[in-house]
Amino acid sequence: MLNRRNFLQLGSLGAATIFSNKLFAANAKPVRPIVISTWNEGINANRRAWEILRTGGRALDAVEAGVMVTEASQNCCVGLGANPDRDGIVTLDACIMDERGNCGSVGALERIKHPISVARRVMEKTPHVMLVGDGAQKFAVAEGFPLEPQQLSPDAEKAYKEWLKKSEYKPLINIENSGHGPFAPTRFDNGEWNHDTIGMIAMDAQGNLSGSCTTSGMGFKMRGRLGDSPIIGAGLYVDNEVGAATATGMGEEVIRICGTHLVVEFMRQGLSPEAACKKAVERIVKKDAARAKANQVGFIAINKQGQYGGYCLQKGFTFAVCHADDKNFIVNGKHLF
Ligand code: SD4
Repeated sequence: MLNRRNFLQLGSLGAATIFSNKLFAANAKPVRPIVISTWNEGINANRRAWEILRTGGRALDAVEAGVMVTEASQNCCVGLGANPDRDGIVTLDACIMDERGNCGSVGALERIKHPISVARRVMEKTPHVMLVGDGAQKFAVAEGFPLEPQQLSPDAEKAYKEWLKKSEYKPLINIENSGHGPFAPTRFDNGEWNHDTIGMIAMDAQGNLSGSCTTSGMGFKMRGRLGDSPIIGAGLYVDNEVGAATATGMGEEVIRICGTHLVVEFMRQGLSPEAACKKAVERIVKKDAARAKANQVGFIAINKQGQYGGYCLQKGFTFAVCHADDKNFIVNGKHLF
């Protein structure tokens, strides 16, 4: 649970060590097991993941079960209740990766409540890494996943009708809007969600790493558009020798730099999770500073020592960290602009 004192303690710890060398991490003292996930809604997802980690469970099971909470939440921007594409259809993307480098992914999946679990089945039951569209849905149904009704949630329907008035694809900079309650992912005044994704990475008591990432993608995207979230190396990457990273924000920017793979490779070179995330964010800026200024991207990472960190382009990115029964708290991501 978020505890204000813990949060403040973390803040002062961060302030005390902020100017230290490149090995600086937000938590100077490594912890294990640990789970971290993107945005405020990560608090609820972490809580579920932690039930598995605290009893010695596997990181892979924790990151699947954790993000399923978010996928099922009606009050959230991830899953079937989220905003549709510009044709009015909700399409979901997800991927998962374990400590052995096994991975599975689904893209543009319709009418399935838990894309993350379908991604896991792709990983465990097929010779492939990625299934998309109709084929992914057929596979899910064959695996026993129920086909949900094709209908928008009341909130999404309202937002879509509003969007249709101009039919203009103008992604907003993803931020956490804290004005609407402590952990609630909320909509902007124009009805748009403030973000659409949860990415989660964990290390279990055995020291093994896994990660998951699941999203409805950018609201009102072109039909068929895939972002970074289902792409291994972009929205999620795990290397059990080094660390794990996941991303949120404008997927196109993350894909262009193979974002999470880059973060893990920076950690391999000796950078702390936070420093590695920062360097990846800087790479986005180096490619096109004007474009970067108009967008949001946030990375979070943990390393094999159980240190964590995050970094983003714009103010307003948060992530949730859990490493004890009474330590599940929000961290404000440091930002470049
Ligand atoms: C995408 N990265 O589809 C996702 C969107 C996201 O918060 O993270 N929104 O590009």
